[in-house]
Amino acid sequence: MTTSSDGSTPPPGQPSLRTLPKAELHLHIEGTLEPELAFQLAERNGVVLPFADVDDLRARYDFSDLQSFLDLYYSCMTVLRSAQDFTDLAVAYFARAAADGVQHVEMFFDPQVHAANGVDAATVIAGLRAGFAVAEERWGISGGLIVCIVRDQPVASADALLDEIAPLAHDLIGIGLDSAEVGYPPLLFEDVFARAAGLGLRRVAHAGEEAPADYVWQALRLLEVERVDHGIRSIDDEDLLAHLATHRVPLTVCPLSNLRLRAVADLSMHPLRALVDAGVVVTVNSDDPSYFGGYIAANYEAVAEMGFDHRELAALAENSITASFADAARKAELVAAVREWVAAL
Ligand code: ES4
Ligand code: ZN
Repeated sequence: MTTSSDGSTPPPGQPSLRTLPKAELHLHIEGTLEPELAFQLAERNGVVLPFADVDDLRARYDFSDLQSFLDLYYSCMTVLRSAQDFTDLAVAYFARAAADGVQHVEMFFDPQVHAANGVDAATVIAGLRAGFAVAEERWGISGGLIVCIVRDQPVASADALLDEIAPLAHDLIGIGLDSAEVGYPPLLFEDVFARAAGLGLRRVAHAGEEAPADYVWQALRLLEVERVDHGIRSIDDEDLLAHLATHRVPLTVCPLSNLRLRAVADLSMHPLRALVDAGVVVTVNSDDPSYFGGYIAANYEAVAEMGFDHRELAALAENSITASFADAARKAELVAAVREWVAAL
């Protein structure tokens, strides 16, 4: 391969995938916390991290599965305490996203974890919204927030979170479902998601990341999600593939995440090509880019390594825009930008 994994060195005669306009639809803001910022915030807030230094922390980025990652991710989240911390985190992410051609971001966050650290949802939301204001002004980035239910905490905790955010629902785009998947099926959250819909929230859920295709069916039928996060195990169920394709339910796929969490053995085994061939609306995203070895352009590069050419990658970027919750005018503007990029190839 002549391409670099950070998206910075295009093949001869081809533009960098960083210049391809795109939307990021599967991004945990807490998963953008770089070790350097983690130690700065720890110092600012008087939090003692259980790692010697930045190098020691980075050396632990060797995961065997989703749970091994989540343990480290939740441990690092203890440094986030004030609205300013969340703004600083978000602005650092947006600077990288802007450099990667991201024009629209739908951002996940985990208030139940922050609550355990003594931070209420209103503080997190205010801090992240201030970050979006900077992103809009500095880089013309649009988007919004998707509040995630941490599925390995009790359902009563998710209910309490909905009570807390109900007055703030107008500041959110949607609700999602994340964290440890196996053993915590979507069906547990049917009532929570129905309530969220009543608050005007759009619905998405992580499903079929490590757990089987049945979890994807549950997310569709019981939670009535409009997009499925990951969803790669759908590849094991032909009827599900046909359903996703027919109803144009997008998947937010995260190739480097799947590789680092060993959901796939290597990129050549990744089901992304087969999903596209089955007619599924696939998008490419970065998930927790600080932990998984690359931001979104590096994920597009990984897909290029799977054999997708620039026109096919642009089609995936166009999917990211049509699959977003942006309004029709913004979608039209961004689709036009993708088509201009293709026309210049
Ligand atoms: C996550 Cl990769 C992944 N899967 C499930 N939940 C998550 N929360 C943050 N990253
Ligand atoms: Zn995720």
